[in-house]
Amino acid sequence: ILLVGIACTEPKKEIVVPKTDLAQEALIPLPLKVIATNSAFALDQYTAIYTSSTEGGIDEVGSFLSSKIQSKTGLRLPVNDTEGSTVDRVIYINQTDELELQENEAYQIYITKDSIILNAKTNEGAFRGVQTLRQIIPEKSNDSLNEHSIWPIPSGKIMDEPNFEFRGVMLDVARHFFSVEEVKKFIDILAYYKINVLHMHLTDDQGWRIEIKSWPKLTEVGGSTEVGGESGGFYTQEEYKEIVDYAAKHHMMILPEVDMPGHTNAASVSYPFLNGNGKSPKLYEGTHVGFSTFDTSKDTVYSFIDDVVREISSISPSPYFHIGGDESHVTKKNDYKYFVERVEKIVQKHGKKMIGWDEVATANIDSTSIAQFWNSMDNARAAADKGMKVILSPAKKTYLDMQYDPLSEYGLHWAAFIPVDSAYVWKPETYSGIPMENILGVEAPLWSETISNSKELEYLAFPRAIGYSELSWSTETNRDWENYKKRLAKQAPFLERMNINYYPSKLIDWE
Ligand code: TNX
Repeated sequence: ILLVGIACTEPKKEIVVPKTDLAQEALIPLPLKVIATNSAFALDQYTAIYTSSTEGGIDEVGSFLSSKIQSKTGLRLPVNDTEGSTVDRVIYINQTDELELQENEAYQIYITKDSIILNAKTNEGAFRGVQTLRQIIPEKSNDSLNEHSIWPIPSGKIMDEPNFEFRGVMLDVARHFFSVEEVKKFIDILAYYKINVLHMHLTDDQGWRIEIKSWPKLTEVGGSTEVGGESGGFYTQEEYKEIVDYAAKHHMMILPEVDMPGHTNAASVSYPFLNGNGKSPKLYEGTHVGFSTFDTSKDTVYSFIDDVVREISSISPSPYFHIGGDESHVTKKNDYKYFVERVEKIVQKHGKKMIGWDEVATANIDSTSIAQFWNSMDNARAAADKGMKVILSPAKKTYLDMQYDPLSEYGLHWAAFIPVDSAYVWKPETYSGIPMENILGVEAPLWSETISNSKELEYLAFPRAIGYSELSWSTETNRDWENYKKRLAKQAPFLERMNINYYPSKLIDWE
């Protein structure tokens, strides 16, 4: 029967592929290991995608790949199509418990002339591997070797896993509000570079940006304006869930932050009983910091916080809740500590681990809480001494709102000017002196005092955020500025196709 089957099938036409070098591909972040075998897989209209299961989410990773291949090449690859009559080559996405690499997000890709096999332990791992695949599909097809167009994918083997599990970017939607569509566009690009956390700074002196059903004035009043006096805005809980779901499809966590006890003017204008700075609060459209505080002595303030943490936690799958805690300059030291300790309990009661800016380490908090190092090395060390994990966001190196140089548009420079090389050339592993086992990862915050739309956001975020993805994913031995610079130059066609207004730094020979 087999013989008959073979006899009846027309002999397949040999596909001609060019010579390639997988090790020379402009991958960012650079994978752990890349081995080239110098042939190619011909991605074409006769290619199909299969996944090891048609449920459980791995199938969605397959569909995601198919849709991205379509937008890049125009090809429509079927996913788990059982007809398969015109299929010559397959991309197989395989969930397997037997992977040599250990990390949750680990994956391996084997590319030969006939197949691409992507092995991963988890859907996250498969999704990260899909980003690698997207990066090695050429922007242009080869139309001269065969009768039809092929997109030759260099053959070889990739073994990869992240150096840090937390690879974040923060967006301040409080100083200026960003719409759901703007946030989604940002997620699209970050996911391509394997960023897995988008921290949203949801509240500050100038605005409260998330609906709290039990305290409606927070958004009615506190969400009504922004820096510069524009009309502000806020996310309804439905809209916030839409962002969370969109991020989840990109295997990215949305980390919510409600900044307190300082940075709370917008909340106090909405409900003046919250206020603890002795003045009568008014809507604020300027850019000063450190003038506001909650009244840390009132039980009603903690009941309010309980409601806020409960409502947000109920629509937030993130295991973390960020309480801010920075620059509370008008809160007395002891009041500040008391406040942080009490709010930590509220966060834990709602099933979350607390994250706070590095000042929270001055309070007597749990080793399960996490400090985000932005300014004080002493606070970061104190956190590590308590056994806490630390997220590295040193302002001098990772603040996306710092100007590139004195001539670049947008941004501030109180911490430093951060050109593209300075943003990349430092070592998260040793920068803070904190032991590796205490470092959860790296996050680059984008404060929005000077930016108010996608165009301006992209100018500050890109290309620097791409470098932070490599600093948090790739190992120290695999990172090198001269080599990175060449790979970064090759991101231009992708960024342009995605309509990203990146800063065309002169340090890079953009292609
Ligand atoms: C410091 S970083 C702040 C923010 C500002 C930022 C501007 C931090 C925890 N607080 O409130 O937006 O500087 O660069």
